[in-house]
Amino acid sequence: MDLRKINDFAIKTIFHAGDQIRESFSKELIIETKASANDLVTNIDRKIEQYFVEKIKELDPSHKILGEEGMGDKIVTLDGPLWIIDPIDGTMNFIKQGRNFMISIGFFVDGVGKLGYLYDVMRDELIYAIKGEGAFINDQQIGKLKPLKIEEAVIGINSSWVIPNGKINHEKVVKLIRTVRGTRSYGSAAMEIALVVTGKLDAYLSMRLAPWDIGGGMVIAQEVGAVVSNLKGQPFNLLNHDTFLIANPSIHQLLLEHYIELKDEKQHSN
Ligand code: 2AM
Ligand code: CA
Ligand code: CA
Ligand code: CA
Repeated sequence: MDLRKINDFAIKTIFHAGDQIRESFSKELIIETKASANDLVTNIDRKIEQYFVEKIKELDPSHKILGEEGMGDKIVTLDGPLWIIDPIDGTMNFIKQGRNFMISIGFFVDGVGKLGYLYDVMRDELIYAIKGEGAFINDQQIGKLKPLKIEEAVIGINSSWVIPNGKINHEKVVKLIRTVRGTRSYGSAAMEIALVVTGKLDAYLSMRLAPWDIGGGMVIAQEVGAVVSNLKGQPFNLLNHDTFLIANPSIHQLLLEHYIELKDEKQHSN
């Protein structure tokens, strides 16, 4: 398999998808809800996923596709070549702000991440990685993450961490927030991962993410030394929803040991 060739194809297709999203601002946006009143999807999410599916099937019909909006294949195993696609990560930001959303794409072979893409459409900033060859931001190599102390860390967490719930030891969350230098919340998992792999955030934690939220970021993470796991320190389950942690390697283990305690023993499945 010629990864360079597939990488060229992916970048070209992502840029063209970005053009279509930017052009969509002059057209009507149709907003619908999915599982709940705040779970939004638009005609553009669907159109862009459909575009990726068509292009990938043209490239190689044997490649499988797992996409958020369900236009790809029904995926029950990670065997073979698999694209994991979120056409717009941060749909609420896309609708409300017209910015702060990403295209997130990962290419895996037999469950091993080979290519990863996080494209900030409105900033026209592409972060990508080729396994074993490093990670790049707009074609400039991204260096390995530098170690830091937890007291110097700026971490991404959203409002669900502020409200005590049965899932997590809340006192430890409070201790974490008091210990770190700052917290941020962006409304796009892919954007928070992009910030961690470029050293602009030092960790990002989530109680529930889907494979398409993190598929692209995972491949980039391994090239810069960012550590990815679920909140129990196990590998993220790419076939299901799972809890999620990405962190600078100097604080990943510390976060798990001293600041994050999941109460529920069950895996949160969908
Ligand atoms: P989305 O915009 O592609 O739906 C902030 O809400 C982040 O969480 C976004 O990355 C969003 O992705 C994702 N997200 C929203 N609802 C989710 C859900 N039910 N499960 C997992 N991720 C979700
Ligand atoms: Ca969604
Ligand atoms: Ca998403
Ligand atoms: Ca999405």
